[in-house]
Amino acid sequence: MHTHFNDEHISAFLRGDMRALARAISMVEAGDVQAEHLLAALTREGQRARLIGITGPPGAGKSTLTAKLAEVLLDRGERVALLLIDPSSPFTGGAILGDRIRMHAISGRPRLYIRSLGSRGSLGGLSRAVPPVVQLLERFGFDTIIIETVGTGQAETDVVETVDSVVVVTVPGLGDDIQAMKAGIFEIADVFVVNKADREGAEHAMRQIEEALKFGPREVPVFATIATAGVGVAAVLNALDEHYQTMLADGELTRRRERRLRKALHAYAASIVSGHLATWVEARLPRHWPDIESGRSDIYTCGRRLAEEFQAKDVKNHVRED
Ligand SMILES: Nc1nc2c(ncn2[C@@H]2O[C@H](COP(=O)(O)OP(=O)(O)O)[C@@H](O)[C@H]2O)c(=O)[nH]1
Ligand SMILES: [Mg+2]
Repeated sequence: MHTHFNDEHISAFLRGDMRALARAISMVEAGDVQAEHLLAALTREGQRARLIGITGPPGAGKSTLTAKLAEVLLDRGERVALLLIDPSSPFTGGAILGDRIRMHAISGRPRLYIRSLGSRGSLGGLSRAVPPVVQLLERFGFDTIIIETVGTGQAETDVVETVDSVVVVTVPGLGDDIQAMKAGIFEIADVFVVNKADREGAEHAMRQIEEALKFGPREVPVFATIATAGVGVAAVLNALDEHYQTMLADGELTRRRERRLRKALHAYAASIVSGHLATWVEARLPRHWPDIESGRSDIYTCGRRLAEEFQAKDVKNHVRED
């Protein structure tokens, strides 16, 4: 799919036209090569957003909490973008039905943009589409970007690692299954939330989490919330503000940003090289295949030879270009 952009699209984007933003994100999501040129055309120095990740099991109340946090930020006069990531959903573009209901109270507010990213259409996986989408949102001029993602798989953990602060949301009633929560989730949390505190067992869940966090590398505050009623939301945002200020002061913010940009840079460069390599290997495979097939050679020997030949060819090409 090739969606073209032009000067009009660029100036609409820079003017703050959200339809231009939506079109730009669709291009990135589709893996359109034009998106590279578009991002290059939209380069803006010094435009930085604060990135908050919200993760946790499905149904924990992440979207409800996200909407409440966004509401407070909007009331402060901030420009807010919500990126809802659901790898299990085939829907992309607008918000999916359930989320639309959760976001109902704030949808339509000026200075707010809501976008869902599903599994369909995102070439090379969701986690690869997120960094350039975030760059687009930063360049559009949002102050805060909240990324919601289901915390169940590696791809989601990757996404969560691409933000400044991570909020892990859980609910009471998981009981002793708290240990069954992905162990890694305790390490990535900057703020822990036990939502649905109107349900039985919230106290118990908080104690269990605090116990588990004792073994962690840093101090992580734990809050009880009732997201549907907005209870505890201000405290969570306070903790996030504090965490952000601390990171600003001690350089951790710069370190995290550097880490995520490097990671995205490596991933993108690697995807380009690996595409070339795959084509190259396919073209040479017929020559090596009989040896592998018959057992005269093996995949390691042959794989290494192909990789070395590819590198040698690449070096030769570059010498010629220089
Ligand atoms: N009782 C109760 N229900 C809640 C609370 N927060 C969210 N819910 C409900 O839990 C369901 C899932 O919420 P949602 O925000 O979509 O969860 P997500 O899947 O983590 O994004 C919805 O029906 C919400 O209305 C809460 O604090 N208490
Ligand atoms: Mg949700």
